[in-house]
Amino acid sequence: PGALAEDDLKELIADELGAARNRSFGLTTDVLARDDLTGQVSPLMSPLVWDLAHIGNYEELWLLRGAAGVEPMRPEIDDLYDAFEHPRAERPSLPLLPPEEARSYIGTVRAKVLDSLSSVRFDTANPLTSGGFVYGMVVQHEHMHDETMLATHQLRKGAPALLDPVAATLQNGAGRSGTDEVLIEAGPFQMGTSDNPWAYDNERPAHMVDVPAYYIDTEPVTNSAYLAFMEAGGYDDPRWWAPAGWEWRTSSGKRTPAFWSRDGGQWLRRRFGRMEPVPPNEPVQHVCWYEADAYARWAGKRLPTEAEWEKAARWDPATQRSRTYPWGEVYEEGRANLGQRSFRPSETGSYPSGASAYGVRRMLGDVWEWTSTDFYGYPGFRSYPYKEYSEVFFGAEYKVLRGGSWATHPLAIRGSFRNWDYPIRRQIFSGFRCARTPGEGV
Ligand code: AVJ
Ligand code: FE
Repeated sequence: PGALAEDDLKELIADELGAARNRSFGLTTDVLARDDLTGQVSPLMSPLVWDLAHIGNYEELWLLRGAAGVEPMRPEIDDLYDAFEHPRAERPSLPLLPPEEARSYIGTVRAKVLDSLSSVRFDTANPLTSGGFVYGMVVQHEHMHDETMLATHQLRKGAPALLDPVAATLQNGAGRSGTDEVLIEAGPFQMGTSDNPWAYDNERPAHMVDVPAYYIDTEPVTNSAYLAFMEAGGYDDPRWWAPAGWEWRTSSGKRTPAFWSRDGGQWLRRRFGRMEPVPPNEPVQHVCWYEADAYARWAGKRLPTEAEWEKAARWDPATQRSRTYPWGEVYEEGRANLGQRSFRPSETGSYPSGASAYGVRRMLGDVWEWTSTDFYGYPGFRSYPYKEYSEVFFGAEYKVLRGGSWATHPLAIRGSFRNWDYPIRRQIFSGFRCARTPGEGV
C-alpha cells in the first residue's frame, strides 16, 4: 500500500474490506447449525458469533467514530465486544447479538465506512490515517479473527462444517531439495520496520541487531521428523524438556501434537472434521512451544531466536537491506502458502520461489513458527494507537511466533510481523524450525 496515490489506496482498501468480509461470512454461514455459531467449542475460543460482531464493533470504533468522526451507532454493545472486559470462557453466556442481528449490524457499519471513505483525508500529519494506517489495521484485524475462527472450526467436533477449498491449489512438495540447514554469517541486520505504513507498533522502530553466526533449518520440521522424536521416546524423557515444559507434559498427559490419534499401526489426524493419515512431508502443526523446544533439544539443535528468524527471512547481504517479504518487496501469489487457499500446510520442497536471500524456504505461510524469544517491545517502542494491541502483553509469559500460517491472509503477514502466545498453546496453526550455534549440537 505504501506506493499508491490516495484514490488508488482507497480503492484497494474498499476491495480488501470486501474480501475480508466475504471470508468472515464464509466462516460463519447459515449452513452451520445455530449452535455452531452461538456455542463454544473450547473455553479458549469465543463463540463464532462473538468474533463476527466484534469485527464490526472494532471497525465502528476505529473507522466510523475514529477516522470519520461519526456518532456511535450502538454504544450499549461496546462492552460485550471488548475483549478485555470479558474473558473468552465467559462470552457464550453474554447477551450477544444473535447471528442475523450480528450480520446486519456489521453490514450497516461497513456501508457507513464505505460511504465515508472518500471524505476522510489521509493526511500525512495525522498518524491515524496517514498511508491508510487505521484502515489497514481494521482489514488486518478482520483477517486475524478469521484465522481465529478457523482454529475454532478445527477444534469443533462432529461432521465437517466447512468445505475445504481444493487442495490442488497448493503447490505439491517436490520432497526435500538442497541442504537441510544454512549457515548465516555473523553480523548486523536491520530488524523491524519504520516505514511500512501498515506495520503494527510492535514491529517498530527499525533497529540494527548484531547476530552471531548460526545455522537455521531451510524448512519447517515435518510430521515424519517429529514422529521420529515420538518413537524415540521423546515425550517420556525429561532430558529434552525445559522444567516448565516437563511440568506441562506430565500434568497434561499429552504425548502427541493436538488432533492426532492412533488407529492400529497408523497415525491419524482430525482435520476440520475428517480423519486422515498424518502426512509425513507436511510441517508438524498444533504443537506448543514446550514440544518444539523439547524436539529441538532431542535433535541436537535449538529454536531460533526471533532475531535469527527475522535475519534469515529478510536480510539481503548483497544489498545490506531487509526485505519486506523473503523474496523481495512485493507480495506475489505462488511464493507462499497463505490466505486459506487450502486448509493445510504444504509439503517440504514447495514454494521454492519464496526462498529468502539466504535460501531459507517457507518462512511465510504454512505454519506459525515458535521462536525462543519472549515478547517485548523493541528499543524505542511506542504504543500506537492503543496499548491493548500489544503493549499489555509484553513480558516473559508469552513467546514470539513468526511467519504466519496457511490460514493467515497475505495482508496480515510480512517478514517483520510478530505474533505471540502462551508456551502451552496448541490450538493455533503452530509449528517450528530449528537452529543451532556452529560448533554445538547435532
Ligand atoms: C496478534 C493474533 C495475538 O488474535 O489474539 C485480535 C490479534 N488483537 N484482536 C489475537 C488481535 C485484537 C491477536 N494476535
Ligand atoms: Fe480483536
